[in-house]
Amino acid sequence: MSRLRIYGIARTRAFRALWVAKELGLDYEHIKIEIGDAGARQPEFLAINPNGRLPAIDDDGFVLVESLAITLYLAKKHSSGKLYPGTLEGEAKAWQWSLWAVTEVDRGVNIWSLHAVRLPPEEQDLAKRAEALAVLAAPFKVLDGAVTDRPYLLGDEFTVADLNVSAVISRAVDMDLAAWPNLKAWLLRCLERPAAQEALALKTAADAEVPLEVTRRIARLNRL
Ligand SMILES: N[C@@H](CCC(=O)N[C@@H](CS)C(=O)NCC(=O)O)C(=O)O
Repeated sequence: MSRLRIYGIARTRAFRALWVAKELGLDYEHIKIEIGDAGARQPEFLAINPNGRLPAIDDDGFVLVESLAITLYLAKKHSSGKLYPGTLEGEAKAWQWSLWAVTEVDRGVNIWSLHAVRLPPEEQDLAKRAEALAVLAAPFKVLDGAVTDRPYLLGDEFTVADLNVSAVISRAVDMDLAAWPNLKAWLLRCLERPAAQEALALKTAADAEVPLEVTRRIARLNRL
């Protein structure tokens, strides 16, 4: 039995943990828990993550929640100096970009994708979609600028900083990104990696199977 368990169906932010596990070539067990009362709000999962949210991991008895804490932890544990930056400054930049992704763009991309792609057209709120795009314009310009003269956020090599930011905005790949050509090229560079493609295939399959009521519940629970 694998010592690393990743909880959460791939459609959720568990995608981020699955991607890093594949990037690192880890052996893991994927526990495909659904959000809300169908899984993550049940007592057995609340004992693992009292927040009732996905993902969580159990790494040989060490439980961790928060998707980007999980990617940073696994990258540092298994790939220090490579996927995880080897210098104090590089590490700090990885934290910087990870926190930036959560605070600046995570919610906006989620709202946009629900009201542009995931909800049926008649249930999409065009005002919310437009507002999400307006909120994303400034941070996307910053990200576009950060990858103008370098292939990856920290320089020549793909690191967990790229993984975290591109995973957070992965659903923006369906957006018209013409206004941010460097961001677009960088995002595709990250998402075309074999490990990303494998994790995205799990996510796409889970997306295809999701009952509409669950998508509605996601929008409702998270006020998106
Ligand atoms: N900041 C958390 C957010 C986790 C989160 O909101 N997960 C969603 C799925 S992507 C969830 O579980 N939503 C259901 C709920 O809140 O009940 C992380 O990055 O792990």
